[in-house]
Amino acid sequence: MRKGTFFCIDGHTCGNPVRLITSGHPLLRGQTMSEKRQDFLKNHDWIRQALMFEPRGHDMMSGGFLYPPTTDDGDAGILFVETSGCLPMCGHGTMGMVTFALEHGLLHAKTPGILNLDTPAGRVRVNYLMTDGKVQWVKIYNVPAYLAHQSIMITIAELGELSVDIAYGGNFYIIVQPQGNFKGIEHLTAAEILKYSPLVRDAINAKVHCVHPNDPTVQGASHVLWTGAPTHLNSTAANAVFYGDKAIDRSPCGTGTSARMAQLFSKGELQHGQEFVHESYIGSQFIGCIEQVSEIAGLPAILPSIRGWSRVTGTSTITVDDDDPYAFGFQVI
Ligand code: PYC
Repeated sequence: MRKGTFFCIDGHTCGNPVRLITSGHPLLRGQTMSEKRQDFLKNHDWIRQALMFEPRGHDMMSGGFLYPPTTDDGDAGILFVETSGCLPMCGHGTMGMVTFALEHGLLHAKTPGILNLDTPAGRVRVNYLMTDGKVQWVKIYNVPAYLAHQSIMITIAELGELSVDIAYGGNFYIIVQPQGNFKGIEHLTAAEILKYSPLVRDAINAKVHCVHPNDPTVQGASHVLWTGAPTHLNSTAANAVFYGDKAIDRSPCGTGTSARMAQLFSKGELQHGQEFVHESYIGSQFIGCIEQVSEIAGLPAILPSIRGWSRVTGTSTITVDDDDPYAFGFQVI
């Protein structure tokens, strides 16, 4: 039977949608959130498709479920869902889900102001400030981020030759910096970013196989991070992150910001302890920082933090009934 009723708290983090699904959680097999993610993808993916795709969702839709922790000192587990699948980690989604759950009394921190979250990518610690029942900001201490590949050459129709780096920040990001055939995001329209990004992603995945050294289920370059000049005087940098098939992140992207800081750190362009104010395509900002220097499989890595904010926009009760020909959604690509 593939039908159900799902209560949702909807909102956004710095402009990008977050849907916290508060009922209808499938029972997931596995000891860790990474194993539970695999079980969800194999046996329950219809729930993601129904709640993320049109007509119940849209191209940018993103969110997840909170589960009991899978570790002794954890406060909660998170399963991320979005149009492209189940991400190992999502920064804007974590900020949103934590905010909505705390404000609705669905999550209780063992130590007020601090949460230890079990995500498929690993342990993520969160600090937050709550006043008068509202979460003012959420700061994520993300999983280790590192530069995986440098200066890979690809050729894209219309744009021509591009040199790109690939960095991990909870997902693998293809980072495109200004160069001969790309002048910066301020010179591309949103429609052009949507047109070129899948070409960049396909070209890279045909050439390079990205696999996380500690978890082989985390693999493939999924996101394209285009960089450019910021519009605010206090921003360090700007980016537009492409995900799924038709989405540009409206937030500065938490895992993307982590990947970008790791890339800049490896190139000596960002230092341990230095603040990195990252701007999104709509001008919203996250404050990033390299909290510690670390190592993954012999590669230099960083422990990044990212701070942002989220707001609730409403609640919804979504029904899915397999007598609806569009119960499991569709995309217009
Ligand atoms: O904030 O990590 C993030 C994210 C990933 C995809 C969209 N946003």
